Amino acid sequence: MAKFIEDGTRYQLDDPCIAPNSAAYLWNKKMMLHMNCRGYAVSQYMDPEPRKYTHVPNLAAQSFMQPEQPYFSHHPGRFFYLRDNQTGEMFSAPYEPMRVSLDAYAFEPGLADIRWKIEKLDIELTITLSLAANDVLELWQIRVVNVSNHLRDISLIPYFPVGYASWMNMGGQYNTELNAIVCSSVTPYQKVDDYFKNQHLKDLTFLSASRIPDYYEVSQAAFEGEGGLHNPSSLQHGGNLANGEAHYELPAAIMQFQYLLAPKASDSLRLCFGPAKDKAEIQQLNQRYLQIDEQQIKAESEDYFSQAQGCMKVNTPDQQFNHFVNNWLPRQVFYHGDSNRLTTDPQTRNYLQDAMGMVYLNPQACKKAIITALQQQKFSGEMPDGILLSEQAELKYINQVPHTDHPVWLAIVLSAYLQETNDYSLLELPLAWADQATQSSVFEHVSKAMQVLCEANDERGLPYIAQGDWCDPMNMVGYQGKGVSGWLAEAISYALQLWVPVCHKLEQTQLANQFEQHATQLNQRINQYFWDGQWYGRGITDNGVLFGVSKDVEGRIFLNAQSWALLCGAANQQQSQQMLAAIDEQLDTPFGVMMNAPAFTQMRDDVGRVTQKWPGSAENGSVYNHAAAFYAASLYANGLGERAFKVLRKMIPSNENEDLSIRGQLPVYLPNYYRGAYYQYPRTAGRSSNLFNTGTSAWFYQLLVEQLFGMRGCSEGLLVSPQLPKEWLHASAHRKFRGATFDIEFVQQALSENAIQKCISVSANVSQSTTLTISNKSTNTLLIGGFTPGEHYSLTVTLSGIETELSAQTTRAKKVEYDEH
Ligand code: CEZ
Repeated sequence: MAKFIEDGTRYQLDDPCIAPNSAAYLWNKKMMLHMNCRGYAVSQYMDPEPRKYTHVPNLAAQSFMQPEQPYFSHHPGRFFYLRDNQTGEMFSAPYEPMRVSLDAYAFEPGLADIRWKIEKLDIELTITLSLAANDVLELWQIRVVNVSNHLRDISLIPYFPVGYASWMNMGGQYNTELNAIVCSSVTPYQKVDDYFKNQHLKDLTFLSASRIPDYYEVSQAAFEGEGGLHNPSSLQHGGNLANGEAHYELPAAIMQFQYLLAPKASDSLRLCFGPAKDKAEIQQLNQRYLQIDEQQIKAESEDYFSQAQGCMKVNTPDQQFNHFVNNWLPRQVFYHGDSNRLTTDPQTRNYLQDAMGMVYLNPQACKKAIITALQQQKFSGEMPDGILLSEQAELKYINQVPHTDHPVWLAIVLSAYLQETNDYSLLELPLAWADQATQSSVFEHVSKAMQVLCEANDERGLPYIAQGDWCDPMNMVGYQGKGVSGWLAEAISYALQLWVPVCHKLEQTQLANQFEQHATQLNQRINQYFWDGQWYGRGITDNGVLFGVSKDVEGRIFLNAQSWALLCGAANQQQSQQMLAAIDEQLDTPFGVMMNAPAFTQMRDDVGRVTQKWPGSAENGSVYNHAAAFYAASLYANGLGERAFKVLRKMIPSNENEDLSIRGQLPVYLPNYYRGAYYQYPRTAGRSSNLFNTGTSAWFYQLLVEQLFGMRGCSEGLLVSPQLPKEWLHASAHRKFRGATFDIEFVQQALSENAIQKCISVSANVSQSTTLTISNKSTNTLLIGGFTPGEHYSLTVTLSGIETELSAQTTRAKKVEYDEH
């Protein structure tokens, strides 16, 4: 039974076959590694652009991290053959490529490392992988234990395939001085300039060890022979590796270590694996990582991951949820915000949303990202499609395709930053423009971006979509310059409504009124042009066709067009009920809400390549968790906490075998999607993309802090307005806020099945602090003020209920009382 262990800081999968594609990931600022439970690996590092140091066994296009990574026997990975030299029996760990059934198997991803515990032939292997904190290097530790009662003569053979590195030059050999197998290649090029440009590239991939191997092999073909990876000829009949080299042959780093282990005796081996520019660099890395105390290396890596601390620890009746949100969700938020998904030109919307997540972990990092993004804004107010993170960086792939939504995310990340920090001084900070040295305040920069959103409209006052909005591959709705986005109209209205109070705060009344008026007009236009009778359409094409509506056979309803209509307040109560009913009927699945349905099964060249994606994958009708998070945000914003929690909870897989085997996803990160097309392709519905790059993590964390537990900042202090699932009669949260810490006990009176509204009464014990002021901001929201950074406060919030019917009903009536102790 799969489960969290070590108080939720590690997960344990005890069967390699139940979720064969499940994985975990490690990273540092220079590299990331996606490690599959069976030994397959996808890894890349910045040099300074993303590059691979192990390659598939044939020519492959360099690309960004893809969903649903397909594995195959020769896929890159990290494998360990173990042979009993007395019996000739052999197995491989962690499971691939021999796939021999094991006596014991455990895949145990941790917060700062990944571990396997494998037992077979009375040999126990504990294999631990971590990354160097500040270098592009994998650090492997293998502990071998003879658990039998007799002397064992065994061979441990790490097999690290390197693959098809170059059609110009690739090979490898064992280097005695470095005690490493060094696979060399020349990155292919044809233009003379590239010869000089490529001088810095790390074209070596090496495997070095803490012990001299007894034998080694560098030629993949010589290792496999006719036996293949399932039973390599070089290891059959007690054979030993031939100490061969690879000469423009597929290289692999394969070492053979002989062990004579007395009963219960054990031994350990350390390996370093990674790219290098030259042998001097390998020498340095060996000295740094093979010759120093492993505890120190471990501490450095744990020190890096210790930054992945969120601003809140919770305790609820849902232990799986607790472990996930206390440990793994902030880790994923930190990965996005600190590594920027390891690209030198993150998409502007991703960069800003990932920064939003960081406001709850390290507000300074969020502030820095806002400043970096605004310095690349044009004086016209336009935001680029991508943010360049280094001098040499250039806009690549999707960042060369014009999208019109990027300014929206500025208002969303700024309001999150101001709410959490109350640092309004940021708005005064003067910054230059990408194309103008004159400096303007952050407030002017963002207001200009809002201006752009208000002006980039057609004759109906609706926003152009060009070749995409939030949905990247919706690239043919407006490529002829006339198509408009219904979602973007809602998103602009929402962004303006977030920016208006900031304008008032800076007494920019005229601007505030202009933006407020535009938001109101947009909400009217949204109802005029996009309301289809039961839900909102997604957009209007260059040819004036409203799509995402009831007359459509495919792509009849889009989730984002409903969520953001709720967020921007365009939908009245009756429309909200109709939309929610339509979502329940057409989009909801046991694995979460699909982003549109029915999925497109054929190209619509007035919508775009999204319709060409496999039905139910990615943006074509999957359970796209980022869109589901938007939906949860819209439900919380309308007081529908019960429904919202269900949406969030469905994203986290359970430990049940059935769920694990369908989703193939471990609860150690949120994937960007689970397969949808639930009614069209039920067999694959729920299958995870296993891709950990997703804007979902930032939104999920914000909703956890500010809506579910309802502890969000305002200029007067901390607001407390929780929307807990009613079955949680007790819950608690430890919240760090503006330097102070609050321990809040939530006690909830039992409510009947269909009660959705809660009334909060709070009991107080004032002895502890005199400064703290607690008042009612509104019937359902407390305002806690007068707290001091460095101080710790604890209080109990008691929630008592009012019975109301109809779960879908949006009501805003709530009442608050409090008790401080
Ligand atoms: O990329 C994401 C983007 O990073 O797609 C989201 C978008 O909001 C994010 O900013 C929705 O479109 O180009 C493609 O077809 C890809 O599907 C990308 O759109 C997608 C990548 O697969 C990462 O998920």
